Amino acid sequence: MAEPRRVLHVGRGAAGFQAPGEGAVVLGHCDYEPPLRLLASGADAAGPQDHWWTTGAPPAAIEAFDDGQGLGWRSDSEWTFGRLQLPESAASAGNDLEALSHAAYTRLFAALAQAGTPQLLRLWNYLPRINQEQAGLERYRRFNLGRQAAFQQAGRSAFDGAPAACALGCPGPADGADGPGASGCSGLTLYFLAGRQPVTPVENPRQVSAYRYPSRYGPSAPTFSRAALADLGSGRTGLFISGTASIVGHETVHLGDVRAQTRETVTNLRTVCEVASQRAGRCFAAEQLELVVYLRHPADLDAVREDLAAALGADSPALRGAIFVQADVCRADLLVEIEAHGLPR
Ligand code: 3EB
Repeated sequence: MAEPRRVLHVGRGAAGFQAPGEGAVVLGHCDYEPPLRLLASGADAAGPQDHWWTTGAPPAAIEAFDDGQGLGWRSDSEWTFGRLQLPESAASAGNDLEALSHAAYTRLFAALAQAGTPQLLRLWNYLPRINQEQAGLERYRRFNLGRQAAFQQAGRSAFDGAPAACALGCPGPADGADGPGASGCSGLTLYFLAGRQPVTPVENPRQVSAYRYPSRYGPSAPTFSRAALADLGSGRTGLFISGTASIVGHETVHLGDVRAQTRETVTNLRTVCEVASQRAGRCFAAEQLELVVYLRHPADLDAVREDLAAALGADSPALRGAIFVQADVCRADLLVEIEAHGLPR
């Protein structure tokens, strides 16, 4: 008989979080700050390190790896959480973000094989100056070239079945925030959550799949699914919703109107929840999601929070647990992007 699967939990809080039962071991957490800047958090969110991925596996079962060159992960052999940080410097192939993202993803895939957890659930991508041009192409589009090529060369689908993800921009050294001290964003930063079993991808019928975006958004499409459903063990299902924005079809809507963009984003989140609920046979409600809200302009915080509260309820778990961070969104005309987790508690 197969060994029982280890269970993945999320613990919440900045430190000393509410552990899910005794002996929970932390696999890791995503640092939203740095590389980004925390603007605000709801009453139930403790701060930027609000989601700690934990396991019930005994501490002795945890493998920890750090190659001393930016790649580190912890795994219980069922689940792996890690990060990869690649500085952008002369060493990184002529400062070309395409080569850098290709190298990053190639290293990531090798690390997942080494950990025995090849299936990606969720990726977080942070890169400096995401909307700036580099040799005639926006850096986000260069990043997409390298990412898609790495998926294909590794024999992974860059289309249907791609993991859930987000891609956000942070200020780079060239913006005057010199070095990691000021912004922590001196290069490409990836966080990753992976497991042994493939996830169930979820798309949004209101939106063209991102991996099918037409070439006017760049020579290679972005590599992510709108959401991923994952069996977290013990009959628990988690929903990982990618960065979600004010896009209908493949087009940005409500140019320059952050409030309308926020409302459209909530409609997209609700739609993804509906599709995921049908697929999973359990209910994911937008009001119950754990939100990370990325704002291009810190001055928009109050307006966005107001519209989110109107849509989801000021006292909803979603609002009480939300964190708000400053980040550049990967399309220059997007003012807000929201990622979300629907997790069993
Ligand atoms: C969008 O819907 C907004 O490149 O990994 C959202 C989530 C977006 C993930 C990515 C980009 C990514 O196209 C941008």
